[in-house]
Amino acid sequence: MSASVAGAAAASTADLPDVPAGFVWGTATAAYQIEGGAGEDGRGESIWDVFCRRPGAVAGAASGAVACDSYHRWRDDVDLIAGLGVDAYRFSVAWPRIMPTGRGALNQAGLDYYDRLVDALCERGIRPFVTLYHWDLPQALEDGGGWRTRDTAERFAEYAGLVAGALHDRVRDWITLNEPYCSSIVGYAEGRHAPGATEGHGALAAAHHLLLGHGKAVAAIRAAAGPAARVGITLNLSPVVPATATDADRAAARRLDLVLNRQFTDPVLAGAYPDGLERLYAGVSDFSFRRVGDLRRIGAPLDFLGVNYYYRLYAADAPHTEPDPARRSAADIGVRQVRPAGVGTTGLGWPIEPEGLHDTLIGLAGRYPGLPPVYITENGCAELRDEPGPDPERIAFIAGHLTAATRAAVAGDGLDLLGYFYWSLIDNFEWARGYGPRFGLAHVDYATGIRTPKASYHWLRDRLRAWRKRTRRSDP
Ligand code: IFM
Repeated sequence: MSASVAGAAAASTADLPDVPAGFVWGTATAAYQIEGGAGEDGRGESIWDVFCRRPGAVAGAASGAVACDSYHRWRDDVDLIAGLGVDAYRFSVAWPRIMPTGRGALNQAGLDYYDRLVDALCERGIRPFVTLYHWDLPQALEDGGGWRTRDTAERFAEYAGLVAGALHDRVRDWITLNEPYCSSIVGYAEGRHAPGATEGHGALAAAHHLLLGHGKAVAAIRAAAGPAARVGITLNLSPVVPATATDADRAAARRLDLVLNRQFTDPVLAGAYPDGLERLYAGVSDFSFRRVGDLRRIGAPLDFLGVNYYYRLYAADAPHTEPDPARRSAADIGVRQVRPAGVGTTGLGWPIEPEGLHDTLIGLAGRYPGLPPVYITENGCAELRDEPGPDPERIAFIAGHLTAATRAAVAGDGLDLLGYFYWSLIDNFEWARGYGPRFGLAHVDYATGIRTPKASYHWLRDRLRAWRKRTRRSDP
């Protein structure tokens, strides 16, 4: 028996860790990845609709136009969630479905979709966690400059307030942004995601305006939804390890940490940009988009922090691709990412290192006094098999990461871990990688839309049942 199969077999009989009775178990999806229904009921175009039409941008020239057809099959999704026995479902609202051009009046037909979904979740006792921005910016706003412009932050807050006003009678938990690193650096600097730009100043402006939009949205949600609302943001965080012990690789790791992690955690959790960011981008940007008062808004108190963790990063020093800083993209920071030797990987080649989740959580609690309570809002494992079949590697992945997270919760002074959401409920559109990678607890046949629970789904369902029995018994 190989080590990974033996590990998976052991994991499949393991109990879920002993977290307190109020711990929130959940699973997550995002609008563009599952909904489809792209041209229906007045939905406008998003930057992803447009990006997917660009030749070579997305594997297999795929798009989310139909995806898992959750726009029509949402009842199947709710049945799956209820059958799994989790407490919560994290999904995102598509901004262009609610406001086709990103501004102005609400598109009632679009809102009705989420209204029905929320009703169905509540009827089944499932707590909705609503993400307001999971990368699908209305194209009309991108045509006006997108996240490079301050106006988009204003528009986002307006939209967030409207959605909160419409759903707050049933939705308590709100996530402003999902992974602003990806929507700024991957989308505006690397060009691998929509809108597919490769800019320096523009990408850094996008990062700032996303954060500003977050800060303004927090205020708008609180104003619309009242004191019961719990508001947070989701960041993708990874510990960055130097590839070797050389000074050059250590400095490379610090640069990547600055851009990936601290560019976002410092403003949100400490109300300041990290030292070194301006130096790193000298000649790339003058940061003239920052205004007095922005950081106060961005650092407004939160009710929780969402952490998405997938893998650790290994950084080696490398020459800049573009020698002239004025023409350099914000992703060109003199770092080459390397694969760690001897570490198992998921189907996507991502290193499986649960310890990295532990270190991320411990690191947050150590760096940011008064850290808000944390939810792991995403953590998941992709396979590349098309057919539904046994997925022992996913079971081992979940068990390993839960163990690491709960170890951090026990050890981490100042860490209040409230819950864990597996990414993803169902296989879905994995952005530029198209439909090849499958992260789901349930398989989706994209030709028919049929969902088939995988072994990991049954495993998690059974373990949750056992955990509930155990925690009920130990209640005072
Ligand atoms: O599918 C994505 C999700 O949209 C954002 N976080 C990472 C996932 C896996 O790549």
